[in-house]
Amino acid sequence: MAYIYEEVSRTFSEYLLIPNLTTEKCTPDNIDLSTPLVKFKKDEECSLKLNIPIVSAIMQSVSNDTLAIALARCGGLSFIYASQPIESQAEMVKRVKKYKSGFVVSDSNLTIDSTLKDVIELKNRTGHSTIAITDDGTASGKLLGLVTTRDYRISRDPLDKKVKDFMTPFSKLVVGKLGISLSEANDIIWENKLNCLPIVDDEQRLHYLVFRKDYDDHKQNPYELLDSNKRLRVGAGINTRDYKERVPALVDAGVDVLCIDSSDGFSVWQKYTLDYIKSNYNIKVGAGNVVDREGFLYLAEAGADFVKVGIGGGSICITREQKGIGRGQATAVIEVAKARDEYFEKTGVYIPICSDGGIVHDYHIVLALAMGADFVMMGRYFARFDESPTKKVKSGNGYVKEYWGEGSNRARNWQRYDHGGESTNLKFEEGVDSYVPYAGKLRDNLEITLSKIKATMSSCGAASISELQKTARLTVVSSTSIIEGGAHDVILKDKDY
Ligand code: CPR
Repeated sequence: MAYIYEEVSRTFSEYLLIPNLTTEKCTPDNIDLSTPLVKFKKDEECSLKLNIPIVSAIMQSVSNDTLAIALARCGGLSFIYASQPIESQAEMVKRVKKYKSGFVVSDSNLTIDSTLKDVIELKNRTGHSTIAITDDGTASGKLLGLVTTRDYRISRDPLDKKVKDFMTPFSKLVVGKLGISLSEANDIIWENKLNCLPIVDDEQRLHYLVFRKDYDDHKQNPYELLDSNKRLRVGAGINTRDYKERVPALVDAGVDVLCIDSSDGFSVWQKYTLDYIKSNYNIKVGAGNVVDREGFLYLAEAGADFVKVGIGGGSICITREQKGIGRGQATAVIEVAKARDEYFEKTGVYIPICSDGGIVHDYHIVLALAMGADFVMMGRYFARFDESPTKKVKSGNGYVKEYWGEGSNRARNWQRYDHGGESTNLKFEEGVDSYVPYAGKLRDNLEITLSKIKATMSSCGAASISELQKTARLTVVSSTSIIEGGAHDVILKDKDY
C-alpha cells in the first residue's frame, strides 16, 4: 500500500517565531549573516561562503550578468540561467568575472560614422549619457573618442550629423592606463575635474570606463562577495542533458560554482551528471530540487556540494497543479534540514541546504533559516528590480516588470523537467508568464530586507545563522491568528471608502 504521511504539509505563512532573550551580543550591528554555500568537513572552514544568505534563481527573467554583479556586490550570489546557448551563458559569466568594482565595461558604444540620431536612440535605450566611440563600435575596440550630452544640442544639431564631427576626440581625452587601481583612477578624475575616465591599453583599446559616482559607490560595499583575486563571485545553472559541453565552457569562463537546475532532482540523471563533473573537474556543484529525507540522502551520496529544496512553491510555478507533486515549503525544509544534521552527525560532512521558491515576505527568509536552511533562492523578489533582465512596463500610476517561469512556454526550458529518454520536449507547461510590481534598485530593497532579517534575528537572540538554527522557537499559527497579524479592525487612512 502507498505510504501516506500523517503530518500535513505546511508553508511559511503558517509559522511565526517566538522571541528569545535579546542581549548586547545580538544587536543588529553584531549580527553575522555569512553562511556556508558548499559542503565542508567537521572542524574545517567552508571553502566557499556567502556574505548574506541569499542567491538569485536560475531563471531567464532573473539571473543575467547585470543582476549577478549587483547581487555579488551586496554579498549574495546569482546562478546565471542555463536555458540559453552555452556560449552566451559563458559570456555572461565572463562579464561578471571581468567586472572590477568601479571599472565598468561600456554598454554604450558607437563608431565615428554613427549619427546624432543613433546617439539619442542609444541613450534612450540604455539610460547612459556617456558613449564610447570605437573603431568597430564594440566595448573593446580602439578608442577614438567620447560623446556626452555636453557635445551636442538636440534643438540645434541635425539628426544626421556624424559622430566624428561632434565627439571629443581621443587626442583631447584624459585616459588612464590599464592596470591602474581604482584610487589612482579616482585621483586622475579629481585632478582633471572629469566625470568619466576611459581605461585603455598600449594599443589604445578600450577596457573600462571609471565614473566618479561609482568610486563613491564602492565605498558602500563592505559585504562584496569576492574570490581570492578580488573578482566578484558568480554561479551558473546546468542541466542533465548537455553538461559534457556546458561545464567545460563555464569552467573556462571562470565560474565559481554550478547548480543542476531541475524541478525534480531525485533522479539518476542528477547522479550521472554529478559523477561526470566530479571525475573530470575541480568545481563545486549543487543539486536538487528535493523535498524529503530520501531525496536529500540520494544527492548527498551522489556527491552534491549543496542541496536545493522545494517543489511547486515558486510564485510562477504550477507544477503541483499540473503533475500533483510537491510539498509545503516549510515542511520540506524542516525534514531535509533534519536529514542534513543526521548526515553530519554520521559522516562529519556538513552539506548546506537552500530553500528555493515561495518566499513572499521578508520574514519568510528568517523562517526558512530558522527551520534549518543555510540560504534561500528567490526569483520573484529579484525580478522586480532595475537589474533584472526583463521589460519594465507602465501600469496604472506605476510600473510592473515581466516575470516568467522556466517551465513556461516563453522560457521553454524543458531540460529542467528531464524525465530521461530521447525527447526533451514537454507537452504541457509547469509555469506561467506574469508581471510583478516594479520596485527600483536591487541594493535599496536588499538593504531593507537585510535590516528586517537582522531585527528578527536580534529578537530571537541569535547573532549568527547557525545560532538561529539551533535556538529558534517556532509556532504554528491558526488561520484566525493570521488575521490578527495584519492591521485589523481599523480604517486605513490611505484607502478609499
Ligand atoms: P519564487 O522566488 O518566484 O517564488 O520562486 C523561484 C523558483 O521557482 C525558482 O528558483 C525555481 O526553483 C522555481 N521555478 C522557476 N520556474 C518554474 C516553473 Cl515554470 N515551474 C516550477 N518552478 C519554477
